[in-house]
Amino acid sequence: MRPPHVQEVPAVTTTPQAVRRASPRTRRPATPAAPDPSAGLLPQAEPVRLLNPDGTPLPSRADYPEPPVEMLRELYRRMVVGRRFDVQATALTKQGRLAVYPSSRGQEACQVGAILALRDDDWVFPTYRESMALTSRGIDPVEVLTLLRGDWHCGYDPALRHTAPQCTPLATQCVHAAGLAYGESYQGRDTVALAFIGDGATSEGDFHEGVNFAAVFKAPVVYFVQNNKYAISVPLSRQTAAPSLAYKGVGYGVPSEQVDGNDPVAVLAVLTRAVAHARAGHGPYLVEAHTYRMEPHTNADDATRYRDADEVEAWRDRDPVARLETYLRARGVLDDDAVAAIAEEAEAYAADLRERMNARPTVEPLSLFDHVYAEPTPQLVEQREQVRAELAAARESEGDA
Ligand SMILES: Cc1ncc(C[n+]2csc(CCOP(=O)(O)OP(=O)(O)O)c2C)c(N)n1
Ligand SMILES: [Mg+2]
Repeated sequence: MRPPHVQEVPAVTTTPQAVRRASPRTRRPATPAAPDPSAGLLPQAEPVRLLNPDGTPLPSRADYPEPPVEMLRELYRRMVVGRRFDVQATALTKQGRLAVYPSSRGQEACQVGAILALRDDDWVFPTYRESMALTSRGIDPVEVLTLLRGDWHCGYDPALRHTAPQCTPLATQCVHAAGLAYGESYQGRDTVALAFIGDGATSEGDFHEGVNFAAVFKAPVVYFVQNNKYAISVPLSRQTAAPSLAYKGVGYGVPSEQVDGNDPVAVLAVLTRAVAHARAGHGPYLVEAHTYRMEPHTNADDATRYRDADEVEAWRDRDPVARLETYLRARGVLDDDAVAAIAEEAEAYAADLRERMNARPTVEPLSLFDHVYAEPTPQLVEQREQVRAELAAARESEGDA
């Protein structure tokens, strides 16, 4: 007979599978879960959005508080002026006053939101598509268009404006931004650098090298990917199999986020947090904005050859300017008078640009060869001589006539 306190042990009727299933729990105590190395690095599954496409607000959220209303009004003002600038620049190409213009119509929330998230002494590293961002930073539009007019490498003073020249070689600005930001923090300054980059250019080596360097050396850079769905005619589906371009940060240990790039309030909120992260000394941050380029790649491109009118129309319904205007009107902080005054300001801005772009620039053609390299290459020396001879011959034949 058993003593009463000893329970009967049930007979063991087990199979090899049952032993395998049970063994981790029965053989040893639960090990604490290993820390997830990607925790805090991956973007949220859905792009952050604070306004619906029709301008109605979504519930507020603790992780991305809405920026102050005065800032949103300023965002609206700069987006309206920026769009008018963009339309004017496109018109100037048709009038032969501008050699080439890559429009950022449809990307106004990204162009202006990025600038408003920064301090004036922060650095911007733009591409050819960022003319609107630069004018909304207060740089003279004629100076901004100097490059695209073919007059000189850069029309503004990068050091004065804390704005690098617009990069045409894809992704090179990612490395420049990492270097400058590292240098600034090394010297004890809390400057942040924001590098704009397109979806296609995230396939370039320089993007990966820049992000990696910034991550290893904790350089305060915000990499801001404007995913406008195309790299000229190449759609995103032929560019990457990644579920989001923001996932490209995780491999380098860089926290990332994705945002609805046509929601101006969300773009500003997400970039404000990214900039604060970098400024606080936590290293780089990667933001992917989902947006759309409404115009062709440049005035020299025919976008109807590679995308449907239906697709473009669908994005028209997500217009960022109308979205913000609807929201601000509904909140009672923007009325007809304010909208009319901003529209008038935008017209005056465009008229002034038109007039000044009519003046013939004074350019010394040979100066184009200066500042390309510290020591000119033999090819550059040869090309410079060729241009010099051509100019001399032209002057001589003008004299003969
Ligand atoms: C290193 C390099 N390769 C190719 C090009 C030619 N190119 C100019 S723009 C462009 C497409 C870039 O697309 P994306 O990065 O998505 O920027 P988006 O023009 O859409 O703003 C290409 C391939 C270039 N400028 N530099
Ligand atoms: Mg693109």
